[in-house]
Amino acid sequence: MNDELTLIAERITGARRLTILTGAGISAASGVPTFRGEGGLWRQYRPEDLATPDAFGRDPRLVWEWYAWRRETIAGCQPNAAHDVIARWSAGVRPGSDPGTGRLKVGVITQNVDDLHLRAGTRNLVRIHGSIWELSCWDGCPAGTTPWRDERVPLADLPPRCPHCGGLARPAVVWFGEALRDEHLRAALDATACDVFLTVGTSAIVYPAAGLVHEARRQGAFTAEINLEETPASTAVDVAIHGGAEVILPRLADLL
Ligand code: BV8
Repeated sequence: MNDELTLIAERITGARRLTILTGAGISAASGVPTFRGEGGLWRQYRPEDLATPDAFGRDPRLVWEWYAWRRETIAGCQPNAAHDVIARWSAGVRPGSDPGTGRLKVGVITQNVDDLHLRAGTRNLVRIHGSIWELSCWDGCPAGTTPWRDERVPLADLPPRCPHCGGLARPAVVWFGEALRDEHLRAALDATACDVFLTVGTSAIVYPAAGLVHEARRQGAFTAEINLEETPASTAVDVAIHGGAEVILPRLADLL
């Protein structure tokens, strides 16, 4: 592992643009359940069965109970060492060099809706699947299409109502079968034009997020994966390191 870490460190040191894509695995050490890992399942439902517009249309209360459970869980969690390293890097100062020169442009794309990157102070963050702490109007009223922040735990009323039209409110997240917001997809695709593309804690199964590392590679970026276990991307990247992000990212940072 040390050789691989050293190789990634060398590539980051020589880079001008670093892009990092994160998934549920980066928040696992904070106590946030992953989707496909231990405790990922809620009751007997697969996330894909609940995180869809159809599921919400069928039973908004059930879907809100699931999101309320996740909000309560996440509310008790703190960013971990992996979030902190990425937040520091996103401050743009080239790790290891003097603050004046050699700024490293760092872009962070997350699939996570837990906002732990935000709480860690991460800059240049694109939350491509939205936030569990933001709501929007299910009935699509003009004012309610712009998400509003609601961090109440517990949510007094389930399902919560749209403050603009009194209709149903929904979590402002991207559900399966729903398109990403244009500006997020564009920002994510722009960020694939980089020198180093690092994926951290993602099973590389859900698209379009899982396609980004291949697009970065196609554009000539050095690609690396840090994940607890093998993924469909492991054989496609230049370097794949399998272990805990909360352990490996601080070690990588120490090498810079
Ligand atoms: C769309 C928000 C079309 C909601 C989420 C191409 C091929 C096949 C299928 C598709 C395709 N294109 C589209 C699809 C369909 C679908 C899809 O990808 N399905 C999958 C299941 C095959 N994609 C969509 O529906 C997307 N929309 O395509 O729209 C469209 C286009 C135009 C017009 C109309 C429609 C929308 C996808 C977004 C869905 N929303 N989240 C919510 O959170 O409630 S996805 C959700 O699941 C997460 O956000 C995340 O993206 C994904 C989970 O993946 P991970 O984050 O990677 O988590 P996972 O648990 O799987 O893995 C964790 C990993 O961490 C594991 O490998 C584990 O080993 C590792 N780990 C654990 N601990 C640690 C660790 N690693 C390091 N350190 C540790 N400590």
